[in-house]
Amino acid sequence: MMSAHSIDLFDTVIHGGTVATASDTALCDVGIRNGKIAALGQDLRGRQMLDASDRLVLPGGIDAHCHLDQPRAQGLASGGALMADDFHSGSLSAAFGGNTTIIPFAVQHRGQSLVAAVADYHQRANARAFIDYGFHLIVSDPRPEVLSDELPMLIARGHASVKVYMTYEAMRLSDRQILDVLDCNRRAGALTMIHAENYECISWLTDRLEAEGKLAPKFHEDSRPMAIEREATHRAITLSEVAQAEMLIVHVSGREAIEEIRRARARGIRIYAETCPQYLFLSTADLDQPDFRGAMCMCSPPPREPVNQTHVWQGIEDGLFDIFSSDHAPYRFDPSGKLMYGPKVSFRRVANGIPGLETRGPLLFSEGVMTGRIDLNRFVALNSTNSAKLYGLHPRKGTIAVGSDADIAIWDPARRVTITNDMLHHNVDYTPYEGREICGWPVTVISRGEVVVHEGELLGRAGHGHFVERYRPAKGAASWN
Ligand code: DUC
Ligand code: ZN
Ligand code: ZN
Repeated sequence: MMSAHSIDLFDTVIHGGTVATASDTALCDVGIRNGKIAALGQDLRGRQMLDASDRLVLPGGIDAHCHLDQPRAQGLASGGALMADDFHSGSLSAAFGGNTTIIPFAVQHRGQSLVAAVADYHQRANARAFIDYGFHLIVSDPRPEVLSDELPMLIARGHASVKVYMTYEAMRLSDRQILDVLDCNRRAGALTMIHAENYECISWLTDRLEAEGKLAPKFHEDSRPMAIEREATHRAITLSEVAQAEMLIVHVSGREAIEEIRRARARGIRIYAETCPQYLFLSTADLDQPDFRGAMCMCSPPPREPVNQTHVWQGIEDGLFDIFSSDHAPYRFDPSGKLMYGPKVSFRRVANGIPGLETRGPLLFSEGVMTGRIDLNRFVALNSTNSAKLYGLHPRKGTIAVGSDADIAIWDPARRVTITNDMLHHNVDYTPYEGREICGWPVTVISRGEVVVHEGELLGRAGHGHFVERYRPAKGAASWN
């Protein structure tokens, strides 16, 4: 850590806090100038002094998997429902949860130009966001010109990650198409993210459950059991191996998929893995609530039997999981969202997704750090640094170092909070975590040197958040495994 001469006057100094990165913890001041971290040292002086005594000074969270303002369409996870959050409400909620960067998706629909799809999302986000953002691309139609021209060009313009789906009628790619996308991404320097569930099995099981009159939200899990995620995870890893391209398995939900990833890593395959709060804190019991309320916890893959939570925690603790994201996919519990087809409809037609941008970091901090399952540095890695590194934002973001953007969250580790939907800033009318008591909360959030949130008050402005180009560091051909 560098020291600064005491006569330097910074724009802002965060004073007296415990600064932690993914690797180090130190008691020191942070000097900020022109939106960047300019010094780490003792007794720094700034025009604005922020007292962080008894607080933790951490890199701002990076929620690297969230869905905002995706247009309504059939054949997708939404089932045609209205997404409740756009870039305004979504980024606001993220900021109040201690985040300074989000990476939502730009979705290509079949027949659509990928370039046109991405331009549309840039327009949706423009001048609306409170914090910085990037876009993962979703490719649903890898036509020859998409692979030869559009995708490489967009990757070269700072979209360093691409998601593909193995399920959903309007999104899924064949194994051959996935190989084509993997190959293109490898050449162009993007990371492939994959939604690993077996489409044919889901479709067959769904038809059978419906024929038996099993329509309630709790049957959602029966239609997508762990075995179909396990099989798809295994196949996805095989495709990555065949294409010799790095891959990240998103929203891993439980033991059997985790075992596939462990086995692949033991073979030396570079597979990355993400999990989400719903696989630590929700279970099949949450899908089985009266009055259709189980729909509030429907997401894909679904929450599993509780024993899986232990395996997911184990993966968080021992480093199997690189990324911890919300997978915020916001639908209201009203006729615009979950209740679009009424409370008697088959689970097949209910929008898949749950909200979580604002609660992701605090849940992990409380149940991970405060219980002693993980240390503060591992929390920082999962909450921020690993996403910055994997998705091409590091060292500009995801750490506290001289020269990095001053994207910082000051946490009060002793703050006791009972989560209620009233206190959240998303546009969803419920939270799956209503009434849960947690310890630790981000009280001040700073984006590129500007205070966005302080003690529950919004000080930032829509439009402050900019698109950030992301480029993955170049790797030698030999570094794949
Ligand atoms: N996949 C996601 O990544 N998010 C929401 C639902 C889904 O299927
Ligand atoms: Zn998915
Ligand atoms: Zn998602």
